[in-house]
Amino acid sequence: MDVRRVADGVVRAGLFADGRPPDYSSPALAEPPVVGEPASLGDLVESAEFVDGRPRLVIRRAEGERYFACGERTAGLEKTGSHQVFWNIDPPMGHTASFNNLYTSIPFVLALRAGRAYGLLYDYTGRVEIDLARDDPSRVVFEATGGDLVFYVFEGPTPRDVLDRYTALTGRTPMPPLWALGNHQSRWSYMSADEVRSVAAEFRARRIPCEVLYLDIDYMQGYRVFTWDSERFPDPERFLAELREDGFRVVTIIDPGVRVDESYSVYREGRDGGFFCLTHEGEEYRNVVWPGLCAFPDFSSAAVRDWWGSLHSWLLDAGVAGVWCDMNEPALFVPLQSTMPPDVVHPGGGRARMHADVHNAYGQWMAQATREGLATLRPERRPFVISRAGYAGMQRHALQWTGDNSSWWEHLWMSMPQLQNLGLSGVAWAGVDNGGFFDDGNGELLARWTELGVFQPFCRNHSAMGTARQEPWAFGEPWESICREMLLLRMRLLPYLYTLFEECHRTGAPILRPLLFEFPEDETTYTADDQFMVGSALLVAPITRPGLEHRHVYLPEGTWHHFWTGDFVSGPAHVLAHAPLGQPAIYVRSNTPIPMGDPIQHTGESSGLTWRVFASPGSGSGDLYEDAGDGYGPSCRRTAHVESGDDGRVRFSLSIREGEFVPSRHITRVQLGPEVVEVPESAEPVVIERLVDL
Ligand code: MIG
Repeated sequence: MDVRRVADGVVRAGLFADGRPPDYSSPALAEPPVVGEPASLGDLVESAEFVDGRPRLVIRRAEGERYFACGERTAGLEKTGSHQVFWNIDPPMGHTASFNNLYTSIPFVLALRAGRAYGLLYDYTGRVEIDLARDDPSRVVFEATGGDLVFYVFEGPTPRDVLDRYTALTGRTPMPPLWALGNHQSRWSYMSADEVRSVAAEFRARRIPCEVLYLDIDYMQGYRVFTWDSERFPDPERFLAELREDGFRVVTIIDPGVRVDESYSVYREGRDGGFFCLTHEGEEYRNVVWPGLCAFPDFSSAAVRDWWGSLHSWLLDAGVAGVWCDMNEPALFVPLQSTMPPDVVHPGGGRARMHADVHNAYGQWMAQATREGLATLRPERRPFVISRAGYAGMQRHALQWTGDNSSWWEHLWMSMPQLQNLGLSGVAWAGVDNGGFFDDGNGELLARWTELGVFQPFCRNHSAMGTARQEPWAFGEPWESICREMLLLRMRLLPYLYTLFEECHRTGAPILRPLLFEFPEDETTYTADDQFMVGSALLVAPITRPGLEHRHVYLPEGTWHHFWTGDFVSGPAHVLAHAPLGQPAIYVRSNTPIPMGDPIQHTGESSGLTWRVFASPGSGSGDLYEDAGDGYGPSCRRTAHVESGDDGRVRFSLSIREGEFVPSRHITRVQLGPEVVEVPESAEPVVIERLVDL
C-alpha cells in the first residue's frame, strides 16, 4: 500500500490492483492530487486487499470508539453499530429511520473517543458500504464494488481539527450571497407568473419576511430545460424585474434530462457535440423523466460541463438569481425511481468510464457545471446553486437540500441529526423542506417546524403538488403570527449567521453543529441529537411533538441564558425548558456577544446592528464579519469582548475594525441587560462599562 502524508495531518493510502498505476484524481478533491511524503498509519489498518477484485479495508476499532457523519442519512446522529450504504438514489416516499442511502453519498466517518477524534474518507464514486462495528464490534469494514482502494485519514485531536483538514482537502463552502440567508418560499409548483405575483404580494402585505421565490418544473415549456412556458410565464424578464423591485429574487429548477426532440436546440447541441451518456453499444442512452424520453449529459466531461454551464444564460439573462439542481442522482422513471444501469458509458471527453464507477459523482458534476456556468456568466456575483445529489466535496459547488421529506412530526425530529451529520461531513450549507414536502401539514406542525427551520443554514419552505398549501399564512392564526415572529428572528440573526458562514468558509466548521463539536470531551453530547448548536453561542432545542410545551434540554459545561427570559443556568445540567408556541427553547452562552440586525423583510432593506450581551460573572467574546454581501470585494471584522464581575459590573469592548470594508450604518447599539447603549459606528475601539442586575 502506498501511504503518504499529503497535507498537515492528512495521510492518504492507496492500493492498486492488476498493476494499475496509482491514480488519486477524484471529484472529492478541491485540488489535483499531490505526491506527498512517505508516511505510516500506525496500527490503524488491520487489512487492505482485493477480494474477488473488490476492495476491502478493515480498520481497528479502539475500545469505546464511536462514529458519526456519513453524509446525508436518516435516523440518529450516532452511527456506531450500523451498516451504511453509499449509493445515490431517489428514495421512496416517507424517509424512515430504516432507510439507508438517500440522494447524496459521502463515505466519510468521524470517529470519536474520550474527546479525541479522527476522520476517514473512503474515496470511490461507485457503491461503497461501511460496517461501523455492527458485524464485529472490534472493526470498521469498508467494502466497494470496484475501483482502487483509496482512503484518507484526517488527524484531530478535536472534531474541529478533523473538519478543518477534511475541508482543506475536499474544499470549503464558498461565501454565499447575503440574500441567500433570507427566507425562501417554494412550492411544486407555482403554476403561473400571476400566482407567483400573488404569493409575493401576500408576503409583503402580511409583513412576513421573504427573500427568494422558487419556480419548480412547471415554468418550462413541456419540462424542456432552459425554456419558459410562453403562456403561463409570458414575459419572464419583466416578471422577474417587477419582483426584484419588490425585493424578491427567483430561483429556477433544472433537471439533467434533456428531451429527445429534433426541434429543441438544447437536445440538438448535445447530440451533435456528443455530450450525452451512451449505452454499452454506443447508442445515446435514453430514459423517461418529466419531459418524456430524454438523453442525459455526461457531466464527467469538462467540455460537457462548460456547455451545460453556458446554457444558463437563458435563465440569467431573464433575471434568474440562482439554480436548483434536482433529479441528479440521476433519478429515472423506467423503472420508476430507478437510476442509470451500471453499464451506461460516460465518454468523459477521452476518459471513458462505466456508470457503476462514477454514479455517486453524477449529481455533483452537474452542480459543478452549474456553479462554474453561473460564475463565468456573472463573474462579479457569488453563484447560488442547490443540489439534491452529491458526493464528498459537494460543498464546493452547491448547498444541499435534503429532498422529499414528509409533513410528519417524525421528520421534523429527523431534520436535526440529518443536518448535524451533514455538517460533520463538510456540507455545512444545508436545509430540509420546512413544513415537510409530502402529505398535508397543519398549523402547529408548520409553526414548530419554522421554529427549527429559521436556524438552518438554508431556510426554505417547500411542499409537493396536491398537498395542503403551506405558506406561512396557510393555516391562519395563531400559526401565521408565530411563523412571522420566527422569520423576523432569523432576519435579526443574519449578522451572526453571516459571520458563521465566513468561519465555515475559512475553517470548515459547521454552522448548525452537534453539541459534540463544541464539547467533544463530554460524552453526554454524543447522543444529544434532538438539540444543536448554531455557532458556539446558541443552543437550540426544538419541540418536535404535537401538544407539548415542555422538553428536556441538556446544557453542557458553562453558563447558559434562556433567550426569552435571560435567566441563567450553570451546566452541565439537565433542565426542563418551558417552550410554548413562539418561544422555542434557545439558550445563549454567557458573555458571548451576538451581533444582531433589525427585523427586516428582506436584505435589500437597511439594517442596524445591535450587539446582544447576556452577562454573568466571567468573560467571553464574539466576532462580526461583514462585506458587501455579494461579489469579491473587501471585508472587515471585529471582535467584541465581555468581562463581567461578581458585582454586576459588565465591561463590553469592541476591537478596532480591521479590513477595508466600511459598513454604511452610522451607529452601533450594544444591549447589556435591558439597557441599549448607542455608539457612533467607526473603526475605533469602543469600551462601555455598566452595572447590570445579573
Ligand atoms: O419527481 O420538481 O425533490 O423538491 O418539487 C419529483 C418536482 C421531482 C423532486 C424534488 C422536489 C420537487 C419535485 N421533484
